[in-house]
Amino acid sequence: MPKPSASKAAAETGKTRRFISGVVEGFYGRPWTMEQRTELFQREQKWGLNTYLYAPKDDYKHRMYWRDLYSPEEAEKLVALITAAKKNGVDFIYAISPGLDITFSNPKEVATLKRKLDQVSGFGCSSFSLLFDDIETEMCPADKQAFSSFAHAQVAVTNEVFTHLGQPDTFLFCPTDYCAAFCTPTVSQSAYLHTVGENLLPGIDVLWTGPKVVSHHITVESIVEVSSVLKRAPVIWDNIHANDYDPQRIFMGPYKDRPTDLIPKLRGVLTNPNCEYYPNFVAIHTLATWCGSKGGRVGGQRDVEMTGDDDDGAGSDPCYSPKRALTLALTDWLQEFLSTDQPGGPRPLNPTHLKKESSDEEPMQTDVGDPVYVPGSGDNPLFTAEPLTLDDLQLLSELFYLPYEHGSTARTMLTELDWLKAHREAVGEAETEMTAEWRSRAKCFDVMCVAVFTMFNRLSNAPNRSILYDLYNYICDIKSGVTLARAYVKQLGGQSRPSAQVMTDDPEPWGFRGGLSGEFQRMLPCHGNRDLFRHPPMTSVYSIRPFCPEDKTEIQKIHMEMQRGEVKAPAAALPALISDGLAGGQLSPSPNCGLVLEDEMGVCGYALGLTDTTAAALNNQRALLADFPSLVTMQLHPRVTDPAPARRMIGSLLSLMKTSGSRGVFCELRQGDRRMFDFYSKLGSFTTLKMAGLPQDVVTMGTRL
Ligand code: GDL
Repeated sequence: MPKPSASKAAAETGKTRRFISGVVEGFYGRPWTMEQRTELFQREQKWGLNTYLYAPKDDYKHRMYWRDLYSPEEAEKLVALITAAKKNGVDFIYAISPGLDITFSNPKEVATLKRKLDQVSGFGCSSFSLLFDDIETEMCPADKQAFSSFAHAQVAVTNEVFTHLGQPDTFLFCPTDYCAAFCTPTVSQSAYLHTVGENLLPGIDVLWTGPKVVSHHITVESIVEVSSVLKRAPVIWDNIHANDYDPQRIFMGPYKDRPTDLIPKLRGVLTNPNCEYYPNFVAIHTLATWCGSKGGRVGGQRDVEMTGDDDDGAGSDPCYSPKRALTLALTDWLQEFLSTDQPGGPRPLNPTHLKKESSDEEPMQTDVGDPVYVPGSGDNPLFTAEPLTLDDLQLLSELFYLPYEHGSTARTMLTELDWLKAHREAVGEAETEMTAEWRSRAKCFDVMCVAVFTMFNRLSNAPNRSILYDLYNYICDIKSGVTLARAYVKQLGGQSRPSAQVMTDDPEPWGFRGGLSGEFQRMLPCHGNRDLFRHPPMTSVYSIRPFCPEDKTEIQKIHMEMQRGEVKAPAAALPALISDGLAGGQLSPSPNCGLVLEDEMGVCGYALGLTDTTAAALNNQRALLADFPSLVTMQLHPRVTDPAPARRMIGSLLSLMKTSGSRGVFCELRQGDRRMFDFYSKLGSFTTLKMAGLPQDVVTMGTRL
């Protein structure tokens, strides 16, 4: 008889199960080595984490060839790994991803799955997981016949495997809809999640990544909502530090934007961090601090008073400060950087080497086998790199912070470069107050650039080469980016001739960065939206939905209000715009070419498009613009201070218009409408159109689609 499930057993004995905490190796790309994993278990134990979920996407026998049994050599390695996990008090969960090609209704397939898991069970593993993330949702004809839905198919096989394995204490299921963004239409109305919640055996826990695949915030409310559908508290599979989706990014900021009030509402948290093993020190260390924050000490972590001066945008979590957790992590990490990890590493700093002036005296020979070169007078002094400092690591973390946020130094550098560029005319002939300010800010910018170079040099000389090699591409990349920015500012300030690196029409390959993928991205409207980072984070939750005729009154209100506010002139004196008809309700947007922005107070913006403006242009006695046959108009209520929703809305509208067959769009602005002029200019794709036949008192801007 199968033993009762863990949750039932726990309920019967009144015991609470321990909070699952640790790491999921669940990313795409090169899996970690057995040595790295073994080292991870030691760290986890030291820091009080208790779980490791083995799920490397590109490991052959985990996903693509899930049916294949392990060879004796592979088996030996897995046994060693599982034993090492046990030795360090870490629960090793073996995950398998059969979803690429399993036929759920075929008993032979299910038997194959059981056979594979039985083999791993024979290696000493007692915790398992079935993952159905990132797979095709369309069932094959045989499965369609056998199951009423994809969720029913997955749940049936998962329950069967769970029972076959004797209802292990830990058994995790990753749904295909593993975040709110994937649920149709919403979490609470998702038929898929309801089926999982109602039918998955209660001893099985469910993985969940939060509102999105890579969630910026995870709120208590969102977890309460999904728990009620799943009928159990989820285990968070946290992609906050995952970097497998962008080869130019790596994340070394603290675990953040998850209130510690979540802890009692969750079954656990597993972080799926950067592909590079060594730079995950901060990701895992800070997660450990977070997990231990409610109950005081965690494992080997030092006690820290977490209340107080947290200015890290985390609000007022009394139990956890990302900023302090980061400092704790970096302080420990520094020690690791400074320890040599391979023979032949750099010489430890020796007072003889540090001597700047050389003397004629023979140095005292202390180590006969290793003669030390001592420069003579007139020789070059020996190169001695200064050791890495905590400030260097702080800077490193700030430059490679989190997916939705740069660290403060990075933000300052971007803001300063933006300002220096925008005020470049200040460095004119005559010295003014503005010139002085420009020069002083340029100097500060230069100091920040030099700090990046210094950090790079010290990192390159750190005795621990394994960490350095994992970081190398990233720090080289940032060094080059900063070098270009520095040269540009120097050139603006007249301190150097037009830089060979910045302005030449035949640059070296490092002068144009980002490869083909970057090239594609730059060609898209609203590309990158990078300056999101320079603005304060969003203060409200916005949603963008299709326009419907009932929205006309609200849209008219915003239109009138903005017209009064932006342009200081009596209404009668304002030039007529074709777009007034769209916003005023006299003209209807083309089908599928209208969007409405809403916040908690209601409609707060709109973006409307007219694909064919021929009739409207004739009515307004306007020339037709051959390359820009369509019109867009957009407005936001002044209470919307975040630039991001507006950019997202216009980006979506332009895509809709393109889908509707438009080749190019124009917009019209009144001369004084600085706000919208700046908005369209900053998008990068709109340019001012200067053509005969366009009215003088109206600014017309256009973009090809
Ligand atoms: C995902 C994948 C994960 C990947 C991550 C970040 C889950 C459940 N699955 O969707 O393997 O590393 O995104 O790219 O997160």
